[in-house]
Amino acid sequence: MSKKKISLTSKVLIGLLLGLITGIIVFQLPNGVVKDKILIDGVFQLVGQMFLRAIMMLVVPLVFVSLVNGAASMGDVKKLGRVGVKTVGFYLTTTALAVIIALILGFFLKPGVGLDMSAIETVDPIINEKVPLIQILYEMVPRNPIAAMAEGNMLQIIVFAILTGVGLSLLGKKAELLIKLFDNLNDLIMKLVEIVMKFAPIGVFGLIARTFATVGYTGLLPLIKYILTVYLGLIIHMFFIYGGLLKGLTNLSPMKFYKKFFPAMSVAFSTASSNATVPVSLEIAEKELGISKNIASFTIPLGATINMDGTAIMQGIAVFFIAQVYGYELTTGMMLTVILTATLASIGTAGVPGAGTIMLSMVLQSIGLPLEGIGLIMGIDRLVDMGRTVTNITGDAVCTAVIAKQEGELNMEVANS
Ligand code: DAS
Repeated sequence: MSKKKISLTSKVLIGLLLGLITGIIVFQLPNGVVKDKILIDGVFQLVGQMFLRAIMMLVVPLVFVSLVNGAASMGDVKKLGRVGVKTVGFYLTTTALAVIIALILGFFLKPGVGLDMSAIETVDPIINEKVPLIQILYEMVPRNPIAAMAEGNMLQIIVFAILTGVGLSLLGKKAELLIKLFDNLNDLIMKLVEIVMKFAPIGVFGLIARTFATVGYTGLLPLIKYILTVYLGLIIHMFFIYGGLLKGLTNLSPMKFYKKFFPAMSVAFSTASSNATVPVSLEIAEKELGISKNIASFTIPLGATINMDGTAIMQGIAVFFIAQVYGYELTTGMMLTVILTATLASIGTAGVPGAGTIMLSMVLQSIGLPLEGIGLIMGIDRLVDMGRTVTNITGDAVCTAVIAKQEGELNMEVANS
């Protein structure tokens, strides 16, 4: 009988669950060499960080090459413009929807009411100076593309890659060899992603085990209402908004979509980084979801950088949490301002751990709420970040499927297989 190949989804799920259980067990162990040095800073750190770094190693080359490839083979610049406008419009709309869901939950569930602040270890918040929208826009254009790649500045890499791709497509036959080279480079890097993903189960295990072996469970209890409200918002958004869009605009089964996309969601959950998840999202989009390389290579890296619905949900709920803790009344005008600033803040939020809470300072500043409120939630932010990053990258994939369907570049046979 042929050995049934256990899918990557199942292997990663096993890694995730084993990591969770192991982390909680190790947390109970008495502090000492075995717990701290051998397990947490030894085994878990080694396997977790090696996997994370191996994936991160591929992000910049993959995003650059796949975007050049996608833009060059998009055919005409008009189509690139059409797909670009649709993609950005879709991303901003779902992010604004996410904030609205968050504000409704924050208003009715009141996560900040009755909080015992003395039970919380506050952490000094990292305050992000309010960056003018104009500066966010012009800083998208890299002064030095090599420096942008070295720094991992995703927005600048995206702009340079798209420009390069458009240049190649306008050169046409003259650039045939170069376009073929980028196509081959794209295949090469996707092969490297496939190799690295074979280690995903053990890597996810190490990352999750270390997180749950070190998180301060005592700090969780007073904030459990806040954490559960955010996760409720994430679940509502994932199943109702994304589920509705998938069913309504692509006719794909949301459950089948999520099952195929689970390895990417696990990498997002264990790394809390959208950027780290890009290679996995791209591989699944092209191989399992039947989405053409041209569309996915454009919308997924772009989404990892400017589309953060999960982050917007956290920010909407955190605004109500902090207002309730400090006794502020949120007016309708303030809520409309939150919807605007949280949506725009998502464009400037980097796809790395904790970025969304740093950007929260901009949202709070826009309506005059006390920034020290961020210090109340920083201690448990990693647990919330893991969940919101899953929503962030899932939104990118859902948008990609919708755009691919509309552009006639979604292979329904593969997607529904
Ligand atoms: N962790 C960020 C990401 O990678 C999101 C956040 O910090 O809000 O998407």
